[in-house]
Amino acid sequence: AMAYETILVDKRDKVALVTLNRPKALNALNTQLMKELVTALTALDTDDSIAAIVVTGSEKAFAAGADIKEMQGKSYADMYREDFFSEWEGLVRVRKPIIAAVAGYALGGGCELAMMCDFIIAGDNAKFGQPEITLGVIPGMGGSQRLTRFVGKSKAMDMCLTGRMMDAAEAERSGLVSRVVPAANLVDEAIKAAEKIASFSLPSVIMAKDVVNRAYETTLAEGLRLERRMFHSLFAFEDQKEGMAAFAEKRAANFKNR
Ligand code: CO8
Repeated sequence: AMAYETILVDKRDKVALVTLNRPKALNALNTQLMKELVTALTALDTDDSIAAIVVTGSEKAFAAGADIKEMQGKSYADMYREDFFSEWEGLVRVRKPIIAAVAGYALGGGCELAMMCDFIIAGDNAKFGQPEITLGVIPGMGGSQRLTRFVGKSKAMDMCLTGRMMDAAEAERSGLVSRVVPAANLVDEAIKAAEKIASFSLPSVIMAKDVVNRAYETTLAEGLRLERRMFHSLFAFEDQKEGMAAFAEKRAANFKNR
């Protein structure tokens, strides 16, 4: 196994917990962290012992953004030639569900990383923001696009133009996060959600993720057609027989494709 310096990977029963670990920089996302996180998540995606992933930070910060000190001195030529931070796209290719468990600051690239995950569970001390405007730049890892899809134009404009933060309650009200839990229970609650997902038939889990994501990439008619075809295809798996038999027999399902 590869040794990581900026993240911790803890493999449990069917669930992996990945913790961003640059505490002195409030988990600011630098190139090394990006490479390690994308490498780790890609490896977990093909690891048969894992069915769902939780990504978290510390109680103070999920991630306080891209590493400003790393970016500071770069020229336009550097940014363009490196295609700076484009490798984050690797995260979106992961097929297994990724839950972001966000406590504390999720700012700039930190908010954008959380939004690249499949859903966000927030601790009640979470703070979300796109403060790039205060640095003389704009969001660069999807903030202008994903935040707008999550919370709508008005709030996305407000966040991107004023740089203000949203607390956990506002984030839940606005649809940015799926649930808010006490910060002290955040990781446990996220692991519990991941374990629940991991108890289901993996092909159905991956297809559910895939079709929901398609809702953002295609027309309603195409999305509905894809959903129906994927629904049909799950009848090729024994687990459909098992899940429906278990219901009819009033017992718990014992899925094979876990
Ligand atoms: N980058 C580098 N270092 C950071 C960052 C960061 N984003 N955030 C915090 N740190 C460091 C601080 O410099 C400090 O280090 P040191 O102890 O050496 O001085 C340490 O972390 C602790 O931070 P603070 O002392 O500032 O802690 P506070 O509790 O006082 O404040 C805040 C916490 C409010 C979170 C504050 O740290 C802050 O405002 N951070 C910056 C937030 C920000 O502006 N984020 C956006 C960054 S830009 C971005 O994310 C763009 C992404 C898109 C890139 C894509 C390119 C294509």
